[in-house]
Order: sequence, then C-alpha cells, then structure tokens
Amino acid sequence: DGIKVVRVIHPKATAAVSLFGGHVLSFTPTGKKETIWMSEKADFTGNKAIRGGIPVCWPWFGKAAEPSHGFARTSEWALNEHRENEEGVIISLTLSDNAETRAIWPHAFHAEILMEVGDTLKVSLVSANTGERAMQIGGALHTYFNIGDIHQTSVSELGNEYIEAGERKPSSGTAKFEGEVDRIYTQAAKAVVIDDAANQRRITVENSGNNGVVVWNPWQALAEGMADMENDGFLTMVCAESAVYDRSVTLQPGEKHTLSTEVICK
Ligand code: TA6
Repeated sequence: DGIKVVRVIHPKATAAVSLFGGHVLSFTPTGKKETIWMSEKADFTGNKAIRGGIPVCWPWFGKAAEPSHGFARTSEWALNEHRENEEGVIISLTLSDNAETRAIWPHAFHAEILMEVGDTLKVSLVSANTGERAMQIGGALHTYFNIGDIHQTSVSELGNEYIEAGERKPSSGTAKFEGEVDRIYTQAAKAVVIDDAANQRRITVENSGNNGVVVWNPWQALAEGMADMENDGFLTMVCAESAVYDRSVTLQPGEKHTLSTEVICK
C-alpha cells in the first residue's frame, strides 16, 4: 500500500523487508514453510506499526514510555546497502536521529539493522551513541513465528524464571499455551526452541545481546480487541523475542551495542 518493500529471491531462501519500521515481513527457506507470521489485517499504509513479521522495538521495549515499544518500528529506515553471494543476501538498513526522533528521545544515535538471509535468517540491530552524553537503551526483535496450531506448540529452553504482570515467578523452562501468555523470561538459554508439532518442525531461535526472551500470545479475547489482527489469528502465531526488556544497556559516547536473533528452521 504505502510502504517500500525489498524482496529477496535467492536459491537459499525468499524474504521481504519493509523500509517502514526496518521490518522483516517474511522469511521462507527454500523447500520449507514460511517461518514468519503476518496478520491478514496488518496495516501497510505506513501510519501504524505492522502487526506480524519482526517489529523492531527500540530504544525501549514495552509501555515504559510513549510511544509503546519505541519509535523505530514506525520510522522510515534507509536502505544502506545490499550484498549477495551463493550463501545468501545481506541487507543493511540505517536510521539516525532527526528532528522527529529528538522530539521523542533527546539523543544522537546511529542504528543499523543487518539482515542476513540464507539457510537461516539473522537480524542484528546495532545501536551506536553518536552524541556527547550517555544513553540508556532497551528494545526487542519482536518476532512473530508462523506455527500450525498454538494448542500443539511449546517454547522451551526458557530458564527457571519469568516476569508476568510485574511479578517474578518460577518457571519449568517450557511455555505451553491455554490462554494469554505475556512473559519475560529472564534466564533463557542462548537458543530457545519452538516445537511446532502441527507442522512437524522445530524452529531454533538463537539470541545475543539480550537479557530476556519475551513470549507472547494474546489469545482470543485480546485478538478480538485488536483492529489489525483477525479473531482467530492467535491460533497460528507465537512471539519469541530477543529483548533488553528494561533499558539496562548504557552506551557512553562512541559506544555500540548489538541485539540479535537468528531463526533456524529444521
Ligand atoms: O511483547 C509482548 C507485548 O509487549 C505485549 O504486552 C503486547 O502488547 C505485544 O507486545 C504487542 O504490542 P503492540 O504495541 O504491538 O500491540
């Protein structure tokens, strides 16, 4: 509709990336099913964040400040470069502070998203402080995974603790879904595993630079309340997000931080 999309067609995989939001819309390794869920009612006008794909929440995660999940997911990113060889395609998108971002968050920064599309998809968000004073950042690569049936899905290797509605709770390390789940796992392994039993596949999500993994499924009532999600959309998606959930990364002038997530589909 209103957004600019980069399409990747390569022997190893196909993918699509929106410059609005610096947002991966699709990733399908050759011979496999689509790995990324996209809402049938997603808004592609560039007026609101896209429901589905990999929203880039930055420079904070969640509702700690306005706008919720930061401004990166509703900013126009620039296509900086792309490179390709027989292993895949690398796309680099960039965003720097401007009058609009400084009105929301008074810092000078340069952010780059590297998307490595091949047998796997690796997304790395590199944040650099280009100003003269320290800045605190958080964020998330808020990946919506495409699954066959939420009732037959689990997410494991999540560690022994999660935070839900502000409360810390012990965890078995595996999330199953029988209702809304909105949890921050604070002790997750580097690689978490989505068992998508209905599709007879496992997706490994390998994260770095994060201090938590957020697992989210809105379930029916919340999905019905969202204008940009179909009522039964919750049945075929689960979010497993590489996150710095609390703005705990401090960048001194000149410093950089990289948050990444890699989607490995077996
Ligand atoms: O990552 C989970 C979460 O923070 C949930 O609390 C839920 O609100 C979700 O993200 C989606 O947020 P959004 O602002 O895109 O509606």
